[in-house]
Amino acid sequence: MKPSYIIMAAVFAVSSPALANENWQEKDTNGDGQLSRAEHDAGVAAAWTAKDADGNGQLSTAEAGMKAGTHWTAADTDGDGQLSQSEFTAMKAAWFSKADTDGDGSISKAEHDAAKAMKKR
Ligand SMILES: [Ca+2]
Ligand SMILES: [Ca+2]
Ligand SMILES: [Ca+2]
Repeated sequence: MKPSYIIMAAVFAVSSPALANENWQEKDTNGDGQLSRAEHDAGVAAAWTAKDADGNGQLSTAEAGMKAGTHWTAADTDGDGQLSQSEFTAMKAAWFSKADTDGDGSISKAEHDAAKAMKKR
């Protein structure tokens, strides 16, 4: 195998799980129909790495794919106009708690879809 193929394979291996992160099947890695906290947190860590395109340890609105609206302002707790990894993780953890409406510590497909629909409104 040529070195360039190895690099391409490595890049693909890093980026593909995060790209497919919006897909329920990809999030539910053990396929039990529930998104556990561990599965969620692993997805968040992968998404963080994939989104920080310039690798400066901060997400701009463009990198995060978010609008600089109220949701962004709430997530950017130190108000520096960037999301640090801890701010990003806290935002996702808050989403998890809110989405887990029956409080069993995991997100079912129905809870996931309901949370997504809520966010769009
Ligand atoms: Ca960045
Ligand atoms: Ca910040
Ligand atoms: Ca639940």
